[in-house]
Amino acid sequence: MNMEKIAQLQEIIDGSENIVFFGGAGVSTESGIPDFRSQDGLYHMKYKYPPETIISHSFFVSRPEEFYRFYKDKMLALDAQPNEAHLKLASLEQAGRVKAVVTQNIDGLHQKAGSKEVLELHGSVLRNYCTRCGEFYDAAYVKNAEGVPKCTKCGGTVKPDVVLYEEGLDNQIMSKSISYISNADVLIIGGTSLVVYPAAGLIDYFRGRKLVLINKGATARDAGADLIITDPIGEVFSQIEVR
Ligand code: CNA
Repeated sequence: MNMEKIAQLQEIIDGSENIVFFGGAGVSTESGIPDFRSQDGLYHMKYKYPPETIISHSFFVSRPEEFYRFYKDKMLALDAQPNEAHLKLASLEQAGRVKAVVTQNIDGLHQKAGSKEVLELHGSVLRNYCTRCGEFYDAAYVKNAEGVPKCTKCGGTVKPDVVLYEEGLDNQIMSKSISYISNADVLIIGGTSLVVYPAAGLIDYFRGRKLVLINKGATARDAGADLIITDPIGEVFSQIEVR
């Protein structure tokens, strides 16, 4: 681990009370949830269809059985626990340094770690609704259902409150995220390849003092960053003191 860079990160964190964290799947790989684009990510495994096809709206509608086989197997990790990145971000929020976590993740681990202001750009596997009558179902119901989960009230198909490919993002969550990012003093981007739009475009709204990137792989935003750390994000945050 590059301790000189950790010291720089600590200094940046200590010097701000308006930090926003923008993250992606890489934040949860140390919790045992595979991301999409790493070597051992879902895009490198072999399926009958590419993951972006399976987790698309049209596929969900036309082949719900296959959608749910993949989804339950690869995307519903209900036993996963927050790692040091989630936990430290929650402590930093409590200490008045982090104002919000804007995440592309759908695993609910930031909230599980104790973060309060979490903007879930792509929804959450923890919320599921009947596509016909709107009845709510938790993730355990979906996980335990045989095949496609059906509504006990009306028999409709239950759908995760997750933004699938071909679906739009929630406008209110987008504008709140823009507001946090455009008013932030420090933006820490972590565990994201920054290739999924419109989420990745939110970075353009940042006009604060320091931009930090904590990502194993290179991203298109490296050139504009004040500090780049390529060590695993959980290990990085385990070194950070909250004060
Ligand atoms: P991605 O495209 O898979 O990129 C992940 C990035 O994180 C890569 O650049 C990796 O190099 C990097 N990375 C992986 N592990 C670590 C680590 N321990 N420390 C630092 N960097 C690491 O994922 P994005 O989030 O950019 O793509 C957006 C998609 C992925 C969103 O729509 C998510 O919903 C979706 N996704 C979410 C989850 C989850 O909720 N945990 C899991 C898999 C995919």
